[in-house]
Amino acid sequence: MNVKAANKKKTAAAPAKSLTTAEATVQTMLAHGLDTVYALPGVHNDHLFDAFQRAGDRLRVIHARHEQGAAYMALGAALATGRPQAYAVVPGPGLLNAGAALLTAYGMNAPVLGLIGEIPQDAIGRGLGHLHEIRDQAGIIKRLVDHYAHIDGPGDASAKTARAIQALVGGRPGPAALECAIDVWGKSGRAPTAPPAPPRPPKIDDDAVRAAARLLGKAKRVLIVAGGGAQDASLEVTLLASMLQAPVLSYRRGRGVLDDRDPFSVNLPIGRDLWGEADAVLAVGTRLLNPITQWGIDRDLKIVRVDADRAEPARLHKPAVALVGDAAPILRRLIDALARSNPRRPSRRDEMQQRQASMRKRLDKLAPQLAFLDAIRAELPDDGIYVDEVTQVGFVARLAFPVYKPRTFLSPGYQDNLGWGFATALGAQHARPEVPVLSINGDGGFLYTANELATAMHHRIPLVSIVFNDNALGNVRRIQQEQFGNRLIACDLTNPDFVKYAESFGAVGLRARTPDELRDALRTSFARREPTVIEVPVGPMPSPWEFIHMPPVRGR
Ligand SMILES: Cc1ncc(C[n+]2csc(CCOP(=O)(O)OP(=O)(O)O)c2C)c(N)n1
Ligand SMILES: [Mg+2]
Repeated sequence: MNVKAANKKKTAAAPAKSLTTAEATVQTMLAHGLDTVYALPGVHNDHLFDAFQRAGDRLRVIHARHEQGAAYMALGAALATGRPQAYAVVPGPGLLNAGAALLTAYGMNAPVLGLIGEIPQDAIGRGLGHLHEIRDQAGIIKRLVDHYAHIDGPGDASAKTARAIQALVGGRPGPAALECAIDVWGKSGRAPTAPPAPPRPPKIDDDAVRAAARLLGKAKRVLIVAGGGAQDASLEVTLLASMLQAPVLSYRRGRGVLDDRDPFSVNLPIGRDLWGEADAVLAVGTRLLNPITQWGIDRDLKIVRVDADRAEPARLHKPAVALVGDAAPILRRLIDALARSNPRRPSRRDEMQQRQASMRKRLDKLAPQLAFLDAIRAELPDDGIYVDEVTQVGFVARLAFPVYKPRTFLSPGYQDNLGWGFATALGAQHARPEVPVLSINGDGGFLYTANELATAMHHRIPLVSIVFNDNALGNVRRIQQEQFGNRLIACDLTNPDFVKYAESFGAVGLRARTPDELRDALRTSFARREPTVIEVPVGPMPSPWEFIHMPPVRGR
């Protein structure tokens, strides 16, 4: 047998055994290392859950109290680990309840697999009014994910599952969904099993790498912009920052790629100043939407883009060079190429330290939020995971909370969806039990998924959460005060006593009134490692928006 034939034999599907559709799906998930499902059962998926049950210790099923909780947990687990994670829900309302999390997974390029039930196979598309029927469920799902497949039986379950899992991580990562009808999960038959086949990385374009190295080598003032796609290229970005004496801008998804203890790690306002002065930008795994649309662009700024998605770099503004593929291997090639031509550069360390010092003075305006963030940073270990929310302290964290490592700052990206935080953090804590995870919330956002405190108790997930309680949708309220003549509407909230609320689940409830008290509460909570809610009563806080939405600095 020649080598080609031997290889073919090794990767060919194993001889078909008789399995149910659900068994073939579950076995394929396990073979690909997917060993956890965040889930909420129902009659459409009874045979799927039976296959989960019979997988025994090999599969962990974490049932949540609402489908959005299950899907956000899968998202949090995916973001915290960088690995594919799955959730399972019933069709119709189950699918839609999980919808905001799936939308967020898409926006964050997160490898989340949805297993979604469906009405009886023969009834699909006929509008008969079956339990949980929704018009064109497949069409709805397809608009939310990168990859969708409908499983038709044991014969195609494994191959479709394997393809969906490959789609989660291949090319630009993102969510995938598998749909299967109520009467198909339990059907038995010959089920050829597809072996795991890791996606093949795209070939790196060496000409483009050389062009990028030439451009960056000649540039005098390079700015690196790191997005979510740079999370696995921390070493490479750090080395490039030093070689190019280039500061690294990150805001939400790229935080932690360069350690914030390095003065070259810059926030949005410093990044905007540098954008105005730069002659070249190296953008890694970022859409670059806000810099280009808000800060402006002109011919004097040469852009090199690194992106896993071939279509992304030119979507908004054609870059000088586009490098397509995973950031880390591409940047390693770039480092090699640059090493041959990069000039010796004067150190910009003093300049960066000065910029950081004057930024700190400007941020004094946000002292109330910063004092709480200082307390959090002092107690959260360096590798602890901070999970962001759409709240006053959260907005400031994106600008000023020091982050030391990749994947330790989870912020919802461009969806910026209120209420994602608590359940996402719960998933992160479940997937990374060895490090403490902290969920910060406003009172508005917290009650979106605070019911999942029951999930934390049931599955003993020791998440620590803070609720900054101003009895308001504070952000909305302040905008109405400042921009709409104080005409307040739909922004005041009536809340439970959050300490008693936590205690009613059997969780720990604490109250901290000052940053010092918050520090003490966090210290005891991280030591105790039990599901904990810390309520922090607060008043209105100063607006962060002047540091986030800023006028152009180029192309005016
Ligand atoms: C899903 C979703 N719905 C609505 C909004 C709009 N929104 C942004 S901030 C905010 C208020 C948040 O209130 P809270 O969680 O209490 O935080 P606070 O601003 O009071 O600190 C709202 C309603 C959103 N971002 N996402
Ligand atoms: Mg509030």
